[in-house]
Amino acid sequence: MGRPRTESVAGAVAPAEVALTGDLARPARLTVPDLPAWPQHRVRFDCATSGVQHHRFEGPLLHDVLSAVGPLFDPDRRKDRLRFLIAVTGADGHRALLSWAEIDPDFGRAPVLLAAGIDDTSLERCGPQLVLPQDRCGARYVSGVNTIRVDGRYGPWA
Ligand SMILES: Nc1nc2c(c(=O)[nH]1)N[C@H]1C(S)=C(S)[C@@H](COP(=O)(O)O)O[C@H]1N2
Ligand SMILES: [Mo]
Repeated sequence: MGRPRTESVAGAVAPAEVALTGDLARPARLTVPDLPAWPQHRVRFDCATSGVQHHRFEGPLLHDVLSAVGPLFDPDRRKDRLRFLIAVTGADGHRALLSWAEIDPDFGRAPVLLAAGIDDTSLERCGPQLVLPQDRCGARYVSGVNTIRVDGRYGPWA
């Protein structure tokens, strides 16, 4: 997989940025060093082309990162969250969609991470990787994440 690098004019490698966009009160740009430390998750997944892989990832919960930027839910209606999608895109255009409810502690509670490190190596230069310990297959482990769009256009319901 390609490792996107951002060269500064001085030739030093700048940290990759992630745009948090969409239906948010506080859209933001993050770098891997902005992600707070979090307990490591050891995961195993199976790729159709390269077989079983074992990795240790560390990083914050995606739910915590996105909650901090204020998805535009109705705060008084828990079920208003059910209409939000999360589109996670890598620098190569690979994209996976999650529902907000999938990662919400009141609903699916999936412990999805926005990993800042893999196997003790920082992802500062290539960008964070989405980690879904509940997935058997690796296809949603989007690497080099550069955009996360929260999308609440599906509703509200009457
Ligand atoms: N950005 C990006 N992330 C990606 C992919 C990709 O093509 N682009 N492939 C996925 C697949 S199919 C797998 S199995 C895992 C691990 O793939 P790797 O061994 O090529 O890193 O990364 C996932 N993340
Ligand atoms: Mo894969």
